[in-house]
Amino acid sequence: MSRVFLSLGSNLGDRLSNIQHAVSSLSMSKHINVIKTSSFYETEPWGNKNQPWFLNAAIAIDTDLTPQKLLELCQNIELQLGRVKNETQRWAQRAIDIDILIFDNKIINESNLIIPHPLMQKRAFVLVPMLEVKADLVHPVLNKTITELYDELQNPEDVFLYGTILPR
Ligand code: PH2
Ligand code: MG
Ligand code: MG
Repeated sequence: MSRVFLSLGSNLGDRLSNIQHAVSSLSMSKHINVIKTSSFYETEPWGNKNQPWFLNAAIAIDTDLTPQKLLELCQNIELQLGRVKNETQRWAQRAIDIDILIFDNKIINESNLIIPHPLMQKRAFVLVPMLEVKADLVHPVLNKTITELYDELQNPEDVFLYGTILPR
């Protein structure tokens, strides 16, 4: 069994329900146990600023899936949630993004999957929810805790508590 941390984000459609449905889809898999969920956060777009603000959250899960199988499951859930809402807008932003942040202490560099997530330490929208989920988690490459990574953020984007509890 592996302990895995996921980041969830949505900036299209009913953002709250998109993330809630993603977590509930994950929890319906017999291969996944949702251990802990963060609050929701309203976050300034990181990178390309010319898009709507996101809702973001982070969760801890236990899983017996391999990293590749977990990625496949996450991508299937993204498709299920995205397709319904984007039928007419071909190149619309995704309604839901599920990213694998950390997978035990594994270090993975495959063409379709890099773990730990290579940008997580630069993103307040990832680190702030992760502070709630497991602040003392040590990043297996950088050897720093989430708290330390958060303290080292340069010019963090705006992140506001959205105030809704994400159920398990
Ligand atoms: N996801 C991105 C790029 N920028 N910004 C915020 N605030 N939240 C996100 O989830 C996000 C982003 C690419 O996946
Ligand atoms: Mg992403
Ligand atoms: Mg993604």
